[in-house]
Amino acid sequence: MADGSELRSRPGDGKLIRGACGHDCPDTCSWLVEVQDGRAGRLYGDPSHPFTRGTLCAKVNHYLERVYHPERVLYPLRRVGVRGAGEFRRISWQEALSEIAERWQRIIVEYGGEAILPFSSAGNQGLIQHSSLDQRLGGLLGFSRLDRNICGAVAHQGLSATQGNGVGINPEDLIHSRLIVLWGTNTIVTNLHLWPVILSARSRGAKIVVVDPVRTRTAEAADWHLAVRPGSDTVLALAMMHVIIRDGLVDRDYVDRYSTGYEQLSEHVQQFAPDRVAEDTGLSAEEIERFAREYATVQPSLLRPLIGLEHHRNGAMMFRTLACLPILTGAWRHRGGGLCRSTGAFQFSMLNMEELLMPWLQKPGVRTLNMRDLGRDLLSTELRPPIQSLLIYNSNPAVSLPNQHLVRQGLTRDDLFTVVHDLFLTDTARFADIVLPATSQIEHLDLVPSWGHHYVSMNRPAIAPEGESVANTELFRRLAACLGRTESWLFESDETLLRTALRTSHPMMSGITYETLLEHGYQHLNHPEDWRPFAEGGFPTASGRAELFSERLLREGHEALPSPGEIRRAGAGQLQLISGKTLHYLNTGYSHMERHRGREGRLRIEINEDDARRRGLSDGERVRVFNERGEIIALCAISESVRPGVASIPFGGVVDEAGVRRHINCLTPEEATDWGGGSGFYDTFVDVERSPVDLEN
Ligand SMILES: Nc1nc2c(c(=O)[nH]1)N[C@H]1C(S)=C(S)[C@@H](COP(=O)(O)OP(=O)(O)OC[C@H]3O[C@@H](n4cnc5c(=O)[nH]c(N)nc54)[C@H](O)[C@@H]3O)O[C@H]1N2
Ligand SMILES: Nc1nc2c(c(=O)[nH]1)N[C@H]1C(S)=C(S)[C@@H](COP(=O)(O)OP(=O)(O)OC[C@H]3O[C@@H](n4cnc5c(=O)[nH]c(N)nc54)[C@H](O)[C@@H]3O)O[C@H]1N2
Ligand SMILES: [Mo]
Repeated sequence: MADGSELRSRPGDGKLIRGACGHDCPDTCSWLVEVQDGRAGRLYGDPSHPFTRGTLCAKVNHYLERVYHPERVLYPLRRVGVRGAGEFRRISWQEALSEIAERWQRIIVEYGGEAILPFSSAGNQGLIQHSSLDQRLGGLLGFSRLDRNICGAVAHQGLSATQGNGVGINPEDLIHSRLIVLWGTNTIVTNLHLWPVILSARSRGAKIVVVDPVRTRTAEAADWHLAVRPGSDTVLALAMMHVIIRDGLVDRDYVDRYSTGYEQLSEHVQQFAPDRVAEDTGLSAEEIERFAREYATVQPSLLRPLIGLEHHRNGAMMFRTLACLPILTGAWRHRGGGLCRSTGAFQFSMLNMEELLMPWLQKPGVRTLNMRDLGRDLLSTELRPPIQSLLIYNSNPAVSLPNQHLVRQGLTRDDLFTVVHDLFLTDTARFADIVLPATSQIEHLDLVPSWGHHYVSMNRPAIAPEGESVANTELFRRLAACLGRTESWLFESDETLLRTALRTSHPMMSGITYETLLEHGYQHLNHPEDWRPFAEGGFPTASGRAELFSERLLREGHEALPSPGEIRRAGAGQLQLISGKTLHYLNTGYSHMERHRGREGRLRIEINEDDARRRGLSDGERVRVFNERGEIIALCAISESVRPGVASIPFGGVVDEAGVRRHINCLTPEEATDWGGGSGFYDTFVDVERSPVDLEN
């Protein structure tokens, strides 16, 4: 096909195909794949991409090892051993599909479609491989719906309460910022390509502040690290508002024109004087005073919060509260000022999602289950109908969900019929009755919107699917066929689905078509270079103004004003365990690859010297980390990176230091955050003691 996306490089070099990474990450890197004789020989960053600039991360630099990995699942498998043991035998697609059809049809007759739960997350965040035919088939057959809310939803709830939606500034505009606050995000590790933009801003005079209880690599590289106590960011932000209002640093013109509730807020924040609340935040009153004044007076000032705040009990309130700051200071007026979180919902709002997902197919009254509650729901004796079958794709819930033991207990239920579609025999797949092989990103077509920049990318398949692997869309076409469906819209091709999604009249998508994307590989959203979403208000709330006081929250039974929310604290002798992302794993992905395990190294829990001394622990020894939900074995790393009372351990590996397949999520609570979404992963409290195994040795 001579459509420009297959570029000819030097004669004889084979073809060069444009694509884009589909991992669950803000960066959505553009890449080029060199193909020779049907095999991908090299995959590297597309140097022409203005944001990802030809650099890939520590994982995707080795993407082809993942594609051609000897342990990749290439054929359908049927379990032969006990659930969880990971013993399977190869079967044909035909056998797999007949068994699924037969089991599902029986379940549908006996319990109804709701007894089948398709469970997925953003393991592939490309548009149609994330959601398309799955939603159509599930809607038509009345399968239980899933609230995919573990990542992003809580932030969206919180931001929307204040500003009406989660929209922020164009991440590339951070170059214009003069004060950049990385608030609960480890940019260098998780959002690599934003860092050069931040460094450019710094070279033009910007200051970089990191607010994080852990001294991460990003905190280390910043100009100022505020080691806040976990969960108390609401109090910090309220104390900042106190100072800003007290010292007359409010942009009254902006506040009067574009917000409501200023009087109530000013009254409310009087109680949050820095010297009164400093202790709660773990910072000194002087630090808070200085931070507040710099934040308000150095413009443009920019807040960049990501996942760290969301994984707390008061997660939604954290975002609701933070979002009041740029309203008070009028930071939104300035190019590079305001707030910048995910650009994902923004991009989706421009696509024709209605016609792609066909939500009108959904049967009225069909239940929606929260992904966080998978373990509970599988074990529930009250759920009607009970979940009888799971179809899991784009996700590894046996590791990534909180309260891992509960999830695993649910997955071992004898009467449960579990199908897992993945590239590897993940911990979840080990519990499956049937495992189906999934394609990698270089084997399927997709459009990849980004949640970290304003480019939309087209990912072209570079090679044919390995073995008998199929893309998610093809899986759902096969499932529809084996269930005897004949509706043509269940069998649309990937190209048709993408063309449907791109049939949009949104002005920012003008000039962006299937053809132009194929030709260019990626395109920038069509907005003026100087684009400031709320420079002149325009907040999409009920009042049309930013709501410092929210009638809606009041009606919904929440506090109307930004407030501390429920801040969980460690009990006596306990440590609060933060489990952030790692450099060499992508959530739990890549943890099966020796290279990446080697780079990540041994499983270490970082604890402060005081806490180690109190427990008689020394650096490097094996410790047992435990609470009422479970235990894991790790090595003790005495570190100044964490304050007393806080411990840090990486999220993502699947085996602990005792060689057991268990993960820090066997310690985390499956507890909703304040307004019902997500999970308070980081409100985990543990004890740490010398490992008995070590004593024996
Ligand atoms: N290399 C790599 N990149 C990734 C991922 C990966 O697994 N590996 N995962 C991707 C995904 S799914 C996501 S959602 C993003 C997430 O991107 P980030 O938000 O950057 O994720 P984390 O590295 O977990 O950073 C969260 C930070 O919040 C801090 N934190 C915890 N509690 C609090 C608190 O109470 N207050 C404050 N202020 N900070 C707190 C943690 O110490 C941690 O440093 O990264 C994406 N990119
Ligand atoms: N303790 C703790 N727990 C956390 C977090 C934390 O910070 N700490 N972070 C949370 C967050 S922010 C997130 S987003 C979740 C992530 O949780 P999950 O979404 O479960 O993430 P992964 O472990 O990456 O699992 C994705 C799976 O999808 C598979 N996959 C990739 N592409 C495809 C495809 O095209 N088709 C199919 N069928 N499968 C594919 C991958 O191989 C991988 O096994 O974890 C959450 N859990
Ligand atoms: Mo995430």
